[in-house]
Amino acid sequence: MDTKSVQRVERARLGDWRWWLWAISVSLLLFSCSDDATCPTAGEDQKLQELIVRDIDYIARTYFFLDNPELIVADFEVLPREGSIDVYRSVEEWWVVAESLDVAYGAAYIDSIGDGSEIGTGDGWDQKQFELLRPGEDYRFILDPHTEDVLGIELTRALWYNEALAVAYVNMRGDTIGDFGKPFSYDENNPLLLELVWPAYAFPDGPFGYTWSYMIRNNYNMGVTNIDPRSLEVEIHEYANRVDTWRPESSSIPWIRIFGLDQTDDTGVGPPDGKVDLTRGVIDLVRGILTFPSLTPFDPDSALVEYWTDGEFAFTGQYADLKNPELYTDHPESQSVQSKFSIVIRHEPR
Ligand SMILES: [Ca+2]
Repeated sequence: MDTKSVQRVERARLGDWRWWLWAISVSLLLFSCSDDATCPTAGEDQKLQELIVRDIDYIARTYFFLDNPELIVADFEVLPREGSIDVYRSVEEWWVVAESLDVAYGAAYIDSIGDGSEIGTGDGWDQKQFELLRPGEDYRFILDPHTEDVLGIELTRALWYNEALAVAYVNMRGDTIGDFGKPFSYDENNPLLLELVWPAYAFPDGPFGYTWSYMIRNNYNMGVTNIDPRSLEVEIHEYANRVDTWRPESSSIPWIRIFGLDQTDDTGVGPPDGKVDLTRGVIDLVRGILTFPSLTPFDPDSALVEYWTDGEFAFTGQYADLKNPELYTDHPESQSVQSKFSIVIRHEPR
């Protein structure tokens, strides 16, 4: 595969460096453990703490695209204009009363074309009471690090199961999606018209299953904040009855490389060095969030795996069953979704 093809694949996935560098201070990433004498290792330092996060425990109902990611890839002009976005979260009636909240009646529609034309006319819609969220307090924008386009939002707290998320905005093309900037409607029969981002009680095959891919599922909470990059070690382990589960059986390629976490060295331009990259925005050291470069980390695109491993590994043959597509096609709380990998994080507390 030539470089251009690979770049096209990376762009097309959208889960690459175009957006996951967004929140991370470059200055923090310039730290590297270049002086071996100062670098503690697991064997030498009893103070290292170990944390284990399972593949099934991604941060759910917190990060969202505002359109189907495939729609965004096909046409970046469906993205909203910064400063022209209203974000709403549904509220149950009892909570409205208990908290004396100012809420609007809203009808949230699926926007499968991306131009807002189905809002107010389409079949798939849900009516609720909504509160208007505050940027900076209730959510923040996920920006493309290069163009600063608004790719999506990150909520300050995860949605509850019974909460829906809806938006109204003006997109890059100038189309108005829903009732952007309109005053609240307190009339049940004349609700604000909104685009549905995430329904209450979401299910992939439910009535609003179209929005299933709007939820971003490639972020993991590492269980620690303000991480010292010099002591950090991250491995991915397969559940298997052998000692070297940090790599596939009969292969020398570490799982961190297969899953795209090790693409370069400390300089950011060299080949993979066996350590998770701190130069490419994989890890937010301050907040302790690990972001995979694929939108479906444990079911990565085969072309990306080929690129990341220089063609030395593929999920075929004896490895075919190790992919975990159910993580992205089934309900996050489903008991049938099996964990196949764990992320092992070791670090020395500051
Ligand atoms: Ca690396």
